[in-house]
Amino acid sequence: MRVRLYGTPDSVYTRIIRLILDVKTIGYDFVMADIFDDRGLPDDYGRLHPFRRIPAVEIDDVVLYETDAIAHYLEALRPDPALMPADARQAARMRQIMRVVDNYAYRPLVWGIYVPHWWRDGAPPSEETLAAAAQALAVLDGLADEGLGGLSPNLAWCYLAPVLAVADSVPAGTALIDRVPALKRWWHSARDWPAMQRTRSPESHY
Ligand SMILES: N[C@@H](CCC(=O)N[C@@H](CS)C(=O)NCC(=O)O)C(=O)O
Repeated sequence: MRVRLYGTPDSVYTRIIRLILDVKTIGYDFVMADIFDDRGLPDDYGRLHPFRRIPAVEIDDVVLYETDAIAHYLEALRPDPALMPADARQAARMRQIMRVVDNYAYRPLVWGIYVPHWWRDGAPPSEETLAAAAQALAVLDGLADEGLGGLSPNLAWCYLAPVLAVADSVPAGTALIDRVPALKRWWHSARDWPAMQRTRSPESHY
């Protein structure tokens, strides 16, 4: 299988796919695609991703975007090691965690807390952002025991770890993680996971 991954090393969504590729030991070419700098984008990026976000992939002759579609395609192409459980209930909980990350956690934690701190002169998050982030983390805390599937890496891990890494690089994010004990316990072991070490961006803050 020939895989070309378009993204930036410090992008949360790109890291989700890098973690999956790493755990499944799938080799790939990484193509820098800086969506914040038009000069950093390949000329034909619109062909790869009409909404001009990252990541996008080419896997043999298949062009794909949307992290969820890429993750499940990789799972189907390379089922070993399995990153989704056969058990329907546990798989549903994992999917729930992944969708909570997408829909409720990513924006307040990344754009509301991380980006202003590191990229906008340390601007403090608004009360509204903190409340949204706290709610998302509390929900994930409630799902952690059933949905994170113990000690083996899985797709829910690959979604959650990059977002928590970003949040934990900012004092306001660390303070929120301190308030969610089950999630914090999981995160403090997941952050040392070899795939997390290998996908760390040398230039980023996490
Ligand atoms: N729904 C997309 C979200 C991807 C996404 O938002 N990626 C971020 C980088 S981590 C991005 O491209 N942001 C640019 C923007 O929001 O304009 C997916 O699942 O792949």
